[in-house]
Amino acid sequence: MVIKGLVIIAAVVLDQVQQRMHRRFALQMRGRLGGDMAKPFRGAVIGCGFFARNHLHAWREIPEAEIVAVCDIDAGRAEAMRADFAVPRAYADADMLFAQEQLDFVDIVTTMASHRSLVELAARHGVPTIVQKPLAPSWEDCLAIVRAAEAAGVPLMVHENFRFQAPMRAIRDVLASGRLGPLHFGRISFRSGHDVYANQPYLAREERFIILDLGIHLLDLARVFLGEVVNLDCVTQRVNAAIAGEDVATTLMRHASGATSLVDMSYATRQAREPFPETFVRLEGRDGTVELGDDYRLTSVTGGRVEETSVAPPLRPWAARPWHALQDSVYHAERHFIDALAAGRMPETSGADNLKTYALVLAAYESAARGAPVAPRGR
Ligand code: NAD
Ligand code: 89V
Repeated sequence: MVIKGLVIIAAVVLDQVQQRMHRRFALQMRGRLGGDMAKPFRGAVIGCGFFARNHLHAWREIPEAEIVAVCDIDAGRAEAMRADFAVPRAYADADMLFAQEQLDFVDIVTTMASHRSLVELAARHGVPTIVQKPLAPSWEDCLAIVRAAEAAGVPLMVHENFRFQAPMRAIRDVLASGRLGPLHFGRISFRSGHDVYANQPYLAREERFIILDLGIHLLDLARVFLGEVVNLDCVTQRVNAAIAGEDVATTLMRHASGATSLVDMSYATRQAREPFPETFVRLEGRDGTVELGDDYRLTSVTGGRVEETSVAPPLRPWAARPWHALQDSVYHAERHFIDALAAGRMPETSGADNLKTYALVLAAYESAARGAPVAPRGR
């Protein structure tokens, strides 16, 4: 009891210290910009591969941000991205980028193996950072990343975009209205036969695949909707013999609130309609149920009243189906980062928050290996 109390006090104090650091950053930033908040934040994108294109399109839609440089160890990719998006400068070396540019933020869109060294570099230069998921290949690297940003007092956001999707934000609105009452059950499901390896060939070589790459988003949603997790059971399968990791996983979680949830995912599902990248959600509360079904239809049942609405994401001018739901969420994640930076607020998906989601990923792999329930670790 006493230890639990001390842990809660320590978490509150840490949170307050971080909020103060972020406010200090907002003020410093204002100083660096000559007190003129009308000037955009100067940013750089590191990593010019498949997904970075969406980041660059979305940054263009945010007037408070201006991408002044791109960087990739593949100089050809960096130059191609520079030219396509009319970015002033391209670099093939992140050290050079930080040495030569005056940056207000950096957006890291490389794969996870390079995240630690790049975030540590940004922290050494005191540059606020948004970094793609998964945070890193190991818990030790994740902790080192979060600690580096905290020690430098720089804001760190993980680009955990599923909770910024239009349908997920609509579900959060329903929950915030209190109409469902306390939740006792949730199901979050993503089952697809989409050839995800075509755009992201590295995924086929990962020994830990679907939970770490995709499940991380779904486990994060479970935390957002139903709160923190006490323990979980997970079973994994590899259906596609041509890949290294698991492509199907089924998870049962017990939440601190007493609710249970099922999180299931597959890239080995052949079905009549290919829904990629739709995520299906069902949340049951004492007073009602909300369900996100096919084609982004949201149905809520409360007090005997049934309401059905479309929560389809907009097709942004640069987006293409079926990726548009994720592309729209990239815009909202970046928007959130810039708003948090300007206000000196902690981003919702801070490094510290994302450790809790990453702990669920590790617990899922451990449970699958041991065939037993596992409690997620703390920092
Ligand atoms: P990619 O392999 O296509 O691109 C990564 C790029 O980073 C490559 O061009 C590579 O040369 C470059 N790079 C690697 N190390 C570097 C370093 N030290 N400095 C500079 N450049 C470096 O990968 P991708 O498919 O674009 O994925 C990038 C990240 O985005 C991954 O973490 C992935 O999980 C994530 N992602 C997220 C979503 C989402 O919806 N959130 C979707 C797709 C991918
Ligand atoms: O979100 C991601 O990281 C992607 C995808 C949704 C395609 O799995 O890899």
